[in-house]
Amino acid sequence: VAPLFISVYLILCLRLCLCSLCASSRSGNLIFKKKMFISGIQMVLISGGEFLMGTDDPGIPADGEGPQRPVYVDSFYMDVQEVTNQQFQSFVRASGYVTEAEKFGDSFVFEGLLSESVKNEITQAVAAAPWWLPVKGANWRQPDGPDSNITDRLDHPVLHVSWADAVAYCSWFNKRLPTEAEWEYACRGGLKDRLYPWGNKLNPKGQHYANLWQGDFPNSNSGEDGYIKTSPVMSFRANGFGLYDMVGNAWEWTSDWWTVHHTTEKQQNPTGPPSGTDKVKKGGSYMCHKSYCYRYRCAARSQNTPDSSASNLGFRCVSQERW
Ligand SMILES: *[C@@H]1O[C@H](CO)[C@@H](O)[C@H](O)[C@H]1NC(C)=O
Ligand SMILES: [Ca+2]
Ligand SMILES: [Ca+2]
Repeated sequence: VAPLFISVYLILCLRLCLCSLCASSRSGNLIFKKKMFISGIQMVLISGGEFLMGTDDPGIPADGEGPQRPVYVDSFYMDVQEVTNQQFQSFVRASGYVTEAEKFGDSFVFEGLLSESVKNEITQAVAAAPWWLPVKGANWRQPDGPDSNITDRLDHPVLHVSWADAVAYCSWFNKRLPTEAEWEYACRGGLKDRLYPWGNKLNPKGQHYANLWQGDFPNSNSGEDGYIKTSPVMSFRANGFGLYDMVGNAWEWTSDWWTVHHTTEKQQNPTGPPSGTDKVKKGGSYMCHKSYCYRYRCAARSQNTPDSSASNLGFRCVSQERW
């Protein structure tokens, strides 16, 4: 028995040594390694390929979900999860970054999240979407307004980050935001022409596959999927590529400018229009219900001005190199 133990022990040691050797030769840059440690986000390789982007059967035609078109994307690495409060906090502590919502002094919060005292102080609202209220002191540290905090939700997606904030975070880690094409390719998880990252049924076998809204929007949320607000990232099962919360939980910024016009010709690594007023966001959020926001489909899309921030909008990063 003893020789067996010794040989197993030796093999284990050898493997450990070899692994640490390859790790250090892969990335000689110490700062880079430190940042990698701070990030704490696992990435997966999304192998490049061709897919059908958009749909010919749009749930919301005005959003420019169609036409369905062949698109090729190169391989890239993607964060398996939305960036969390804790990860954003580590970035802020190390870099001293200040978000746009903190500079502006306010951000948009869903009415249902606010305390009565905060709600009573607000006089303006968005006519088309009265459930969105501009709240003084709302930002990523105080996501439900000035009397809230993130201590009990460090593992939830960071919210109230503008497009520039998301870009700043990704850049700091030598990453970037995904293009809309990359995001949608990743969302589909290798499935062809399906609505959701897992298929065409919203609740296969009565199970919830994403954090969405159940009930009567915006008045009552039954929380049947377990969550009325955001959920800890990776609370629902991953798609075929190992990615979590691609639809639902928090909306996710992409790098593309918004347009509703798309060519049907095959494209390689499309990056969207060269300029615009709004950026594309994908995936819908915990606030999405079919009745008013049927946007938790891979082909679905929406837009915000790059300086916008809200209590349902976050992001994840991608990169060309693994690290
Ligand atoms: C954070 O908010 C909770 C209530 O959600 C409160 O009990 C707690 O005291 C707050 N913590 C800080 C540091 O403000
Ligand atoms: Ca929910
Ligand atoms: Ca999401």
